[in-house]
Formats: sequence, structure tokens, C-alpha cells
Amino acid sequence: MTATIEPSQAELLPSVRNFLSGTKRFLVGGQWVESASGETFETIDPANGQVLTTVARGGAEDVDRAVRAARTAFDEGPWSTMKPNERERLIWRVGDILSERAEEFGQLEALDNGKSAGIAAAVDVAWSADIFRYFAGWATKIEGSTVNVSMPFVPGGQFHAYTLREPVGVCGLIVPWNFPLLMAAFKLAPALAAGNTVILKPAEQTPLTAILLGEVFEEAGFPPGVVNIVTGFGDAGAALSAHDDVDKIAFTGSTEVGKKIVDAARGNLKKVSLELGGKSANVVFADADFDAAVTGSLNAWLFNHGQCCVAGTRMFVEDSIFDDFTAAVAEAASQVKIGPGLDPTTQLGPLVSQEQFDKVTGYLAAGLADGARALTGGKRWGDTGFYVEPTVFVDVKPEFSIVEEEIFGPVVAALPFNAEEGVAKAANSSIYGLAAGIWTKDLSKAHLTARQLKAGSVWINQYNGFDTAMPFGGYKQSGWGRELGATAIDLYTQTKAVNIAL
Ligand code: TXE
Repeated sequence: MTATIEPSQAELLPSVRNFLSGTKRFLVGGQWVESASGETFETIDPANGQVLTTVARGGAEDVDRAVRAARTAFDEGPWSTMKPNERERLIWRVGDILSERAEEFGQLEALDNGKSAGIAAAVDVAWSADIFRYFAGWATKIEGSTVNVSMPFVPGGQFHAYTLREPVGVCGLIVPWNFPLLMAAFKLAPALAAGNTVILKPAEQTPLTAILLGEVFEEAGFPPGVVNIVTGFGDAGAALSAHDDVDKIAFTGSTEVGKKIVDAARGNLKKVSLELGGKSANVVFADADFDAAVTGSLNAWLFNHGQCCVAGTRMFVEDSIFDDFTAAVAEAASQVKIGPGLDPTTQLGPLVSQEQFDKVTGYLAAGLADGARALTGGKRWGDTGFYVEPTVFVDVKPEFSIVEEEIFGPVVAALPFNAEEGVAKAANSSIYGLAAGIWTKDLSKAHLTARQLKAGSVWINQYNGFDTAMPFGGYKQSGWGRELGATAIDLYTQTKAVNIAL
């Protein structure tokens, strides 16, 4: 791993260069506006710490304007009065435009977040397009039901009872920086398919693809006020969460802020769905396909530089193969190509920000101070940008902070287990329960362990196996509710019971 960092903006598309010039405004009621305060903030290229561009900094007043625009578009139409198949067509168009502009979105995401532009185009953008198309289809498939009621306490003979599935109303969508476009798509697509209007608040570290997405909504032909985007910091998110005219908040981010959102939502008891932190267990049994488990386990904690809520950062390995397996994972980790996101050969880019870099290197120091041993890595990489070496820790104890806490960087803690004693108790001893991995050739062992693990997603003989049709969300302090799939429609609708005496 040698430190050769190319200038990160060498091969930019003209459209991306163009986008970066000038202060970026945000979208309220169909208008691109500056913030009410006139304040702006800078967004940074994590590959070199340089300013990419300046962005309008929205605050409470801007959030209020956006909520009013969304309220009007919801209460007075045209969104709520539009036919489902017209909504379907518009949402589908967003997916198509994203596919057409995948390279542009990929480059912008790479610049703002640090991830590889190729991976961003192939994963973040392509999957976002798929999510818009999948939920476009739901717009015409949301159904209530008829109910066979007896009504023993109401006089009269016969009744006709049915349920309606209605949109919740005005939804605030607050997203983080690790998958900026994708996390926005997770929320926007089902919210819009169900007929809600929205205010999107992207993360302050990565506001750019959300702004570009605003242009896509315009190009697709969305009426003004249906999708509003306010760029800003946590104070804007807090104002949205506390706003009395917001009916629902959907949030992805830290567990700490998730709890603040629950508190802020108390005022009008708005609905809240949360996708929060994780410290996922990846369990490798001795009978696993060794090579597949090595590659898959590396991907489990290294994908997106470890900045994944589902990252398999507690690697439980059966004691009989522990030394060989951890050595193989460490060897594979040491071969990973590190560099800026715009270099097509890059496998591991910089962390998103100085703050995240400080947090991750702080955990590396804490792990070493506690007595853990780094089989590979353990420090920063190079001397420019927010790069950290992929790190495999062994000789760890369950109470070490590197085992208990979400690091959100390319760091894994490996722990041996004995098959006779079982692994579930240790794997479940976390405040989180987002995801888990299991590697074994024994079918019964795989299914039994899947039942024992307290996690919202369990991947067997693979990791990060997402699909738009599969529900996603967490047990315990990893969150409330399930995004994606049919369950996402539940998050953005409410049920009305209608009962008629015939
Ligand atoms: O997240 P925050 P941060 C974890 C990860 C990371 C840590 C901190 O461990 O190291 O959180 O990251 C907005 N009311 N995850 O500080 O603060 C904020 O502006 C309403 C896991 O960046 O939770 C941004 O838009 N909103 C995670 C969003 O919340 C508020 C992904 C997320 O920021 C707010 C990211 C407030 N009071 C971090 N304060 C995952 N689950 O994938 C901030 N925000």
C-alpha cells in the first residue's frame, strides 16, 4: 500500500464541473432559493480536504417555508388529486433519468463522499434507479380491503365495511452521508408512491447529489411543492422533526440523533421511522467454504470503507480455524488498493470527513491501548486526505470499545467461538441488531443460527445481499420500522376504516 494520491478532480465530466461552479441553492415550492439567513456552507472533497463548492445553509425559517409548500401540494393538490398511474409514470421517469445520468451522479457522489465513482454509479445510482422504478409500480397497487363485519351493538341488518390506505401527509426525510443518494431514494420513492409530499434534508457533509436529484424531479415533471429539498445542518433536521405541520419523519443516521428525533416528534406525535446504527455479527463456522467466507467477510466490514450501518464489524470465527481465517482476511485486507474515488482502480477511498477520520483513528488508538493486536492496519494511510488503513483486530475482549461501539470505518474485531457453547449469546450481546452474516455448508446450522440471531437482516453464505423487494430495518436500538419492499408502503400510509349501514 503506497501513498500515491492523484488530483481527485482530474477526469470530471463537463456537467459535473459546471454543477460545482457557483453557490448551490435548494428547492422549495418549485423555486431554487437561497436560505432566508443568506448563510452558506462549504462541502469538502475528502480525498484532499479541499473545498468542492458552497451550498445554501437552510435553517428553521427555510424548513417552515418548505413545509408550507409541501402542505399546499398535499392538501390542495395536484399530488393528492393526481391519478395513481400518473404518479407512477413520474416516479418511473426519475429512475430512468438516474440511469441515463449514472456517470454524472457517480462522479459527484465520489467527490462529495469519497467513495469510488465506478462503485457509486454501479451500486448507489443504479440501485436508486431500481428503487424508484420498484416503488413507481406500487403507486397503482396500494389496496384496502373489505371486511365481513357483524356489528353486534349497532341496530340494523347489513353493513358494508372496508378500509382505505391513505398517505400520511407531509413527510420529512432526513438522510446521512454514507449513501447520500441511495438513502434519499429509500425514502423518497415509497413516500411519493403512496401519495405524500416531502421535504428532504440531506447530510451537511454530502448535499450535492440531493441537489442534483432536485433537478431530476423537475426534469421528470413533478409539480411544484411535491418534493422540497433543504440543505443544512442538524438544526434544520431538528426544526423539521419538531415542526407541528409535519406528519411523519423518516430518518437514517446515528442512534443518538434518532433518540433526539423521537423527543422532538412528541409535540404533535408525528409518525417516526428510524434506521440507526449497527455493530453486526458475522459468524464463520469451521465447515464454511473457506475462500468464499474470506472474501465475503472482508466485504462485510470493508464495503463503503466500513461506513455502512450493516457493516459486519464483529467477526465471530469458530476456534478451530480462527488463526488461519483471521490471517487470510488480514492478508486480503492488506492487498486492497487505496486511493481517491475518481481513480478507477480504487477499492478503498477516504473517510467522508475530518470528524469521521478523527473518530475512526481514535478507535484505532483505543483498541491498541486496550491491548488488541492489529494483524494488519492500525493507523492512517498517507498524509493527505481522510484515509485509514483497513484494520483487523484480534486479542479483543467483549468490553473493548472497538467491540461494543459503532466505529463506521474500515475496522473489524475478530472473536473466536466454540461451536459446543454456541455463538448466539455473544453475537446478540449488542445494543444493536441491524444485520448478521452466517457462513456454513450445513443447512440446518444455517437456518437455526438465523433464527437465533437478533437482527433485521440475516445473510447466509453472502453479505450485503440487499434487494429492493426485501424489508430492511433493525432490532433493538438499530431502529423502528422496515424500509424497502411492501413494508415501506406501511411506513408511508395510514389505514382508515369505513363502515356503512346498508
Ligand atoms: O450522524 P447524524 P453523523 C453513525 C456512525 C457515525 C455517527 C455520526 O456511527 O460515525 O453516526 O455520524 C441530521 N435532528 N451513522 O454525526 O448526526 C444530520 O444533519 C434532526 C450511522 O453524521 O445522525 C444528517 O442529515 N436531524 C448511519 C443526519 O441527521 C439531525 C449513517 C445524520 O447525521 C439532528 C450515518 C437533529 N438533532 C451515521 N442532528 C446509518 N444508520 O447508516 C443531526 N441531524
